[in-house]
Amino acid sequence: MKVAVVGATGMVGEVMLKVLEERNFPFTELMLVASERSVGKEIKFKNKTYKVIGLADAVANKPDVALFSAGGDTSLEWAPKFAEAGTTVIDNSSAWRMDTTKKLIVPEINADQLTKADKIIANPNCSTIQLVMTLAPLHKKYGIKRIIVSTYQSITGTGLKAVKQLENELAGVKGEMAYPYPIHKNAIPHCDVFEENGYTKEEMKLVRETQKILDDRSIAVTATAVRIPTEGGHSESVNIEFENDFDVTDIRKLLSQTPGVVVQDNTDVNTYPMPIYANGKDDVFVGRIRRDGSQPNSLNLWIVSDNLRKGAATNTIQIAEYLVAHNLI
Ligand code: A2P
Ligand code: 11C
Repeated sequence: MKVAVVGATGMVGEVMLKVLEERNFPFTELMLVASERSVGKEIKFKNKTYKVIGLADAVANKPDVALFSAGGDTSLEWAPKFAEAGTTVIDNSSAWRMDTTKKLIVPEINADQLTKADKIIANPNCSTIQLVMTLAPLHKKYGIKRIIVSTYQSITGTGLKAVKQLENELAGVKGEMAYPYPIHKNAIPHCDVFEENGYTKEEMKLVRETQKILDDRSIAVTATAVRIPTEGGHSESVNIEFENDFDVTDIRKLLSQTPGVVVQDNTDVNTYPMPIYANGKDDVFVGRIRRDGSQPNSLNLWIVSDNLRKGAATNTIQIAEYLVAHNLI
């Protein structure tokens, strides 16, 4: 198995390498790929030093699988070239997610759709993954009519430039800005670019990707995505209206039996999910589970997950593991 990590020098790329090592992902050859700026740079992995290579060299090397996290433009241009060379691409950008010919996969929910013919597979957006991991079992049992989601997103979702911006602000140093405003002591209701409808692209990803992954366009979703000066994970306040009534105890039980979901919900001892606890973990943490008494069949939840792990690197590698386990590459 020849594996390429495209975007190996970035925030998600770095976590991908960590996750590949932790999970002992099988490979005979590893290619670390980044932009021309980084070609020749050395990266240590499992006590071996690798030199970063460029995209054209990586395609020529015909990897079996390429894990992409190098931005949408790189994916749009290069994923088809890898696919043509016979490589299966698992892409972490937004480039292919809503393409009707591409599958959008969260392994716990819909990996059974994958076939050998899928040469470009899309990994969902981080804030969508943690949302659908929680919604999928609830939708199956109670039928979801409508979701209102408000996010509190980590600066690591924007990449290294944003982490640097906060560091500079904390040190009182002027530097390059990832956001249009200071992020320290601030909350910016603006993740990704604005679309014509007044929502941001991040908000619309929560709408469109959720419907695609749960395979149900009738689920109404409305979102507000906010950037806050935190690291370690994205947090989400979620209000769900179901078709059918429920018992909160059953919801708690159902979620605690869901693989990949951990319930942290004991207000007596102040137990609830927070980014400082989710940081570095692969699970999706759910708490503050309570009935919304303002209308029938409605529930409030608080969901936190490490956006670089389950929200990006881990989900991508779980897809690769599924392909290997089912002989699809
Ligand atoms: P590089 O470090 O050479 O710029 P982040 O979002 O954390 O900033 O990371 C983005 C990742 O995508 C980096 O590894 C970056 O490489 C890579 N990348 C960005 N643009 C390109 C490109 N045009 N070709 C290949 N890799 C790219
Ligand atoms: C954020 N969700 O936190 C973004 C990061 O569509 O893959 C990933 C963007 C994407 O801003």
